[in-house]
Amino acid sequence: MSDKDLRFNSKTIHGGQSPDKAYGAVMPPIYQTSTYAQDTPGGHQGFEYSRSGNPTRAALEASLASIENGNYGLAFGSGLAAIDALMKLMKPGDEIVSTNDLYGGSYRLFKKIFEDFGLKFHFVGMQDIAAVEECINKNTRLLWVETPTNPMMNVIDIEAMAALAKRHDLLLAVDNTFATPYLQQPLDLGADIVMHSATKYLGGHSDVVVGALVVKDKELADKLYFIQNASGAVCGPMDSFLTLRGIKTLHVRMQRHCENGRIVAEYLKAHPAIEKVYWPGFEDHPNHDVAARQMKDFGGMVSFVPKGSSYDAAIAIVEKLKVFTLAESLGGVESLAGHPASMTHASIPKEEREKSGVVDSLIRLSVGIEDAADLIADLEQAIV
Ligand code: P1T
Repeated sequence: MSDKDLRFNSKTIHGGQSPDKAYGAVMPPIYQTSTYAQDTPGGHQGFEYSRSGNPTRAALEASLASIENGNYGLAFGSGLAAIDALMKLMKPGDEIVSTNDLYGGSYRLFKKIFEDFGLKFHFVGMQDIAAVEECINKNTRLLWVETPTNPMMNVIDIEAMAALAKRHDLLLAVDNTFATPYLQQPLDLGADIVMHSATKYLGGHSDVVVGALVVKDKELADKLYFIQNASGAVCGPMDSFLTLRGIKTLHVRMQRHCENGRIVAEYLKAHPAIEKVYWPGFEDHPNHDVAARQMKDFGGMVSFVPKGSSYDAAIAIVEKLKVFTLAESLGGVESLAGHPASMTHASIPKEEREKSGVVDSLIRLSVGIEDAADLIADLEQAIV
């Protein structure tokens, strides 16, 4: 049976993997080496220098390709390093249409680094397909989609974006960090490139910073591999090992993240001191139909605003939480709470971020896989 015939919950464990050739180790050894002996110049066993390739990283890259139903995976030193490599496919003068509600670090990379290299970014609410099309002109090369969006939990229709990309001969890249391939597989919906901050759900234990790109097409894979090797922001062997280990339990963790996410979202929605809850599983979420079609479940990320929408009320809640840790990041087994305006999205000017709903009173929860009753009890004591 080839890996491609395995179901998702087996691919996470076996996809792209085989026992190590030297001693049959079931887990890939951590090849903590920068270089490899050659018997004659060019006479090596497939690896010559660990920026160009490393067996532990190669095992992770094969797993990434497998779980995203791609053919080629590339592992980087962070999610932003993966986006940085992807953007180097562009040339000065090229234009990119991006969602206007996205991770603050992605926005910062686009605006503060790549605009200086002659790229132009249009930020638009991609739930509105006509608005995306209006931004497309003869210089447009790429659609950058993040779905669900960080932190507003908008859901963008990947198939509709793929149709638009095809009609205008554009690349479509999807940041699949929030959903993970357990919930949606963008390459199957027509995307050209899937990107991950593997720091989050793929690693799943808040112990690595890793990024990933996955593609189906060989020519695109070759270009990205060239950039990965030429620019050099690769994932190290130890982090590759830890991420691979995390991926093996992705499906069971995600199932519980989704269950707990639903319990927390419904609890908050019914709470008299809460003004608004953002979670795509609610039938009255504006993109619920797209989410229900495109995703297997609705994930463990929930954002909300306390009544009165005051900054002080939001800060008081995040400071009181005990089981939820106040911290940047998401997707680990432990629950985290964040205040996007001052933390993950602080690099987006206030006026810009407020346009997409990232107000000073917004709180973002990464609901972990603890006992849901403890999470609810923690929220209960923190929200008054
Ligand atoms: O942190 P890094 O591995 O470089 O990944 C960047 C990144 C890219 N895309 C999305 C959707 C992300 O959420 C992130 C990182 N986000 C956080 C650190 C956060 O707390 O939102």
